[in-house]
Amino acid sequence: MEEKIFFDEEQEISLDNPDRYRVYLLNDDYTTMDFVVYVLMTVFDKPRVEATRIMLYVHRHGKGLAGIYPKEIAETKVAQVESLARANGFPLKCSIERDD
Ligand code: TYC
Repeated sequence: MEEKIFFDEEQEISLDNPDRYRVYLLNDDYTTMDFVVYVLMTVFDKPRVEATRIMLYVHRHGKGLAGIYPKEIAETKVAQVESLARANGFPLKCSIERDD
């Protein structure tokens, strides 16, 4: 017998459209440009050309968007960036904002 699963409207919305969070990289005077490009390529899966463009945007404007993710993934990305940065002696920081 075919099994059917029913969702109420609210669940349907939360499955189709979960809250998403914007992860920004913040500029500082000490983290090297190469390291920021490396972080954007490895943690945020950006190709080198785009990673370089984002890094330069952050360098010039103070902060820049690295990616938009569901909350738990966004928080994990921030933790990965900051622990990689500390392990390499850099003060690189991120911020998270709800995308609404
Ligand atoms: N401002 C840094 C420098 O001149 C480079 C940098 C770019 C640092 C982006 C952090 O998120 C950052 N070496």
